[in-house]
Amino acid sequence: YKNPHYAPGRSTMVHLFEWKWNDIAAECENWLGPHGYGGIQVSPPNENLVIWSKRRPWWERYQPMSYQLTTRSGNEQQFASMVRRCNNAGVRIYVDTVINHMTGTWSENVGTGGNSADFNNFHYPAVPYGRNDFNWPECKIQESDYRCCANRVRNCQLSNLKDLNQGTEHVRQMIVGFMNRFIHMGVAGFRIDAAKHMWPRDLRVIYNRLYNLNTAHGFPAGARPYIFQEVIDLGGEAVSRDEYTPLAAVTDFKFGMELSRAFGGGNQLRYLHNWGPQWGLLAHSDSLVFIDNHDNQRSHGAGGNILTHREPRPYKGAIAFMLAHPYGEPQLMSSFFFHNTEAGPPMDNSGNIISPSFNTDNSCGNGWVCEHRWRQIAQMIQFRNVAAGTTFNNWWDNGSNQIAFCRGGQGFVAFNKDSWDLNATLQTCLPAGRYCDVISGFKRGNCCTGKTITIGNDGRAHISLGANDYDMVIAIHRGEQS
Ligand code: QV4
Ligand code: CA
Repeated sequence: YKNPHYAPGRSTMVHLFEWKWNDIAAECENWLGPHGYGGIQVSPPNENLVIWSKRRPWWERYQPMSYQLTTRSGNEQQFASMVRRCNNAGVRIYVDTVINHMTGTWSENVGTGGNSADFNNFHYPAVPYGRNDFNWPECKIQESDYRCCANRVRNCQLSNLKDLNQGTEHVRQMIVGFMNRFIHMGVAGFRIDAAKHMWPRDLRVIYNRLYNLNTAHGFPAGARPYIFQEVIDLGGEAVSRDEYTPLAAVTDFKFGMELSRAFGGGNQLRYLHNWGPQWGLLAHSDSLVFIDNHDNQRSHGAGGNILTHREPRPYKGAIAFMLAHPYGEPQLMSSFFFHNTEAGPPMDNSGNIISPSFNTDNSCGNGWVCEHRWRQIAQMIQFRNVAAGTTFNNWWDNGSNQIAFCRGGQGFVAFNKDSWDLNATLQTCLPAGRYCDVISGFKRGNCCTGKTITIGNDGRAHISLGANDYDMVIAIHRGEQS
């Protein structure tokens, strides 16, 4: 369950938060496929409660009404067609799976598929679920429970959402059936929402009943779905990430917290020389890593001082480090602009999501940030693909915030977060030649629109990276030699 099964030569998934299925299909063909992306995490595809009283917040999608595949992102047929088109473009789909709970205790009770529920009687006819499928008696998770009481974290309600009992056979069957439908349609795996709030022994039963990935969509025979479990573990809690790593991969929230501290200014870059498990991060093969996610970019979930698109310079630095460094299975966030933390995606007066538009410089309009289209980010995807499987070597630092490292004869990066220029001749691991910096520009024909870096026969190169340069990174790789 720890192999994302990316198509050959690809890596890195992007969370296209609140995108519509038809738009994702086109994005696979027009941008993600051609730029070497490996996959996409999509928003929960199953019916959720419609919450007009809060102006259709983004978080209504985490309140399941049924397992029918009708949401603001589209219907089942559109979902299936997206998976097909994306797989054809070499891009895998991973489903955000909300199976810990069902919606409840809201004044409204109609879902995006037109179904409703009788919350007081725990009756969700469109699944169907009834009273015996939920943990009883009802209790509500308190902040203090996270420190003391694993059983309350698992059996009580997260934000008053009706807590399913995954120990019962009927619930297991409904969940397995729900997930297997996606595998049949050709998805490559799942994000398990709120995994911390479910018992590992129950999850194990569910995972083991999943189909192998669909060979008709290009997966090898016998391939198991990639599963990454959302467990926020910054230490000191009753539930530990170590209970989940024996099952499948786990989201590592320390990763983005520490890189945000380093690139945001709270810590020096030179300390990153031993980045990885020595920093308290998960073992490489267990970890799904990212700088920000849909929760902490708006102070939900783990919160904290996380870098996001709102601070583009250090954010691009942190992302370049994540993508250049071999540690972890990286995920990018692709956002919409928001002024308050509840606001949903760009929508019209009827609540329909408005598609992104695309500008001539490849950026997005209509309220979408599209970090995955930023040149400095998209070109680092190529860097990671070219450097895949190589070693981490030739670390250099100046004793504070200027650092550089090389990737096994394939790529080289340098960063400058100091308030003075970086001007140094550094040892790289690349063959002699002229390389085009993929951060400051791109290669067009034989010409480089950004900085050109020349590596001598001794593998050394003069690197200059001004303190006031537009970006704090230089990155070169074998795929962009001139
Ligand atoms: C409120 C009150 C309750 C009250 C209730 C009803 O808090 O005390 O009982 O009204 O009157 C929303 C609202 C929340 C509301 C709740 C129930 O924000 O105010 O309760 O709905 O109606 C997202 C949002 C939540 C949102 C939820 C469901 O972040 O705010 O709750 O969706 O719509 C922990 C977990 C971790 C979790 C993280 C946020 O360990 O698993 O918190 N992260 C995941 C998702 C996240 C999602 C959920 C889990 C729930 O990434 O996006 O929560 O599916 O760290
Ligand atoms: Ca639970």
